[in-house]
Order: sequence, then structure tokens, then C-alpha cells
Amino acid sequence: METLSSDSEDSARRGGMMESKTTILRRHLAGTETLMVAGVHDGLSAKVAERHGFAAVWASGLGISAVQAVPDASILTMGELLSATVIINDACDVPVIADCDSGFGNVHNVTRMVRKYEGAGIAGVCIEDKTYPKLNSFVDGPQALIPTAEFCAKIRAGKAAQRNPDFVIIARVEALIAGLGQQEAQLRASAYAAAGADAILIHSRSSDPDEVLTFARQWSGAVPLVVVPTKYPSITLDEIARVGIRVVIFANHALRASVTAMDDAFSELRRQGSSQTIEASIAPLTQVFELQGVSAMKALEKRIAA
Ligand code: SPV
Ligand code: MG
Repeated sequence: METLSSDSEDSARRGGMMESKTTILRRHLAGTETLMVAGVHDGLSAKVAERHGFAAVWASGLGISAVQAVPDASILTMGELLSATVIINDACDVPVIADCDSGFGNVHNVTRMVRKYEGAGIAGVCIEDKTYPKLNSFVDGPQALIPTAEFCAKIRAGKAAQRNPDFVIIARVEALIAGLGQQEAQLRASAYAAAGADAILIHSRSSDPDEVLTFARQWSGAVPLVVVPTKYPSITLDEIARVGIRVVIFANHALRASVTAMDDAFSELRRQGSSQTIEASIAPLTQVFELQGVSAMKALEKRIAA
């Protein structure tokens, strides 16, 4: 699938020979096909997602926190999340949408955040209308939102800070998560679109897909809709497309799959005291080497040898 390494692709982009990841993401958003985005938490998961044909990846705050074994509760700093996101961006050739939680503070934090993320080559960011520090939407506890006007100011600050007009800012509405109902969710989404958001992520923790489907049916269509079907996995791509939702993010499936895979392997190793019984079910090292770019490294060695 890959014809250029990230480094050579970066320099090709810098030389103006290729479309930037930001422009690619912007084009995807303007298209008509529902975009499937894979949630990833490190370079390796980004690479695997890309190989399965995902057109973009989501640098998940939950995932990046989880791999450092800390809660998704604004424990990591913006710098830590950005470093992890840059690793993800370097590892794959598809656009990265960065989960930027509630924007790391007020309008001034959002301004700096957009400059830093855009400057690092990240295609787009998503900010949510929760208070700072935030708490993962699926953790029981207060899911307090900031006032609509305050979040609109953050969106305007972000849009004013971006340099490339194609850079994407997604506004995430947490009204349904906070139990404030469909009307409040629609009011907030409309206000965020009017403030300049390029897309609206409508989040839900209902196990019934109807909550987001109802929202989507009532949506004005001012900007595209994004969903994260973690708690309502029965929803189909067809249903999503039929109500006009443009982007679906499978935010944490790689993370959860890897926890199960590690659990299974470690439990079998402890039980057997040998890896014999799991060898056939775990990736061979050749596959790991390929993901690490060992063959590209060898090819380069050959090319530059005198
Ligand atoms: C994430 O992946 O960090 C998200 C999605 O923000 S969720 O965990 O569903 O809130
Ligand atoms: Mg998150």
C-alpha cells in the first residue's frame, strides 16, 4: 500500500508536490461518502489502521491516556498529547484528527493548541464543550458543560488561530452525554456551526442508536456530522449514511482489542510456562519488522551503498 516513507512523503509535501493531509481531510469532509476513521493510540496502531484502508485516524485521548495507564481526565498535558499525536502522524500517511479534549483551558489555550497542532502537521482537531479538567464521557461522574457562548468563543479563537484555511476544527457536543436532551444538543450544535466549526461531533452514551439518529434527522445540515458509536455498536454503516452522518469514528476498538490480546497471551504464558501454544495466534516478528519499516531501512541501505 505504501510507496513512500513518512519522511520522504513529508519532504514531498513540503516541496509542494503533494496535497497536505489537512487538504485531504477537508476534501473527505466535503465528499459524499461516509468516512470510516480508526481510533489509534500510538504509531503501531496507526500503521495497522492505515493498512486496513481507513482513510483517517483519530488520535484518541482515551487511548493515549490508557497506554500510559492514566485516566482520561486531563491528566496528560497538552504537550504530552501532542507528542503522542505527532508519533501517530509520523507513522502513517493518512490525515490525523486529534482529540484535544476541552481545548486544555480557555480561549488562549485553544489559540496556542491550534498553532501547535497545525504547525506539527496534524490535519484537524476536535474540541468538546465540557469543563476543564474533563472526564471521559463514559465514566460515571459529573459531565459538566461550559456555557454555549463560552464554547463558541473557543471555536472562534481556534478558527482565528489556524493558518491554512483547510485545517479542520470539529466541535463536539456533549449535551446528550450530560443528559440535557435533544433540543439543547441542537441549539449548541447550531451555535457551534455558526461560530465556525467545520463539523459537529454528536456524542451519545445511549445503547440505543436512536439518540444520534434522531439528532441527525433533525440536524439542519449546516456542517457535516461525526459520530462515535462506542455504546451503540448495533448501528450499521447504512443507517449512519442514510441520515446523512458523514464521519464515523471507531474510537477505542484497537485499544480494547489489544488489551484482550495481551491478556490472552500473558495468561497462557503463565499457565503453560511456554509460548508454544500461542505462537500460531500472535503476530510473527516478520510482521512486526514490516510495520517498523525494516525492509524500507534495508532498501535505503542498498540504495545509498557506494
Ligand atoms: C476518545 O477516544 O478519547 C474519545 C471518544 O474522546 S470517547 O472515549 O468515546 O469519549
Ligand atoms: Mg477523548
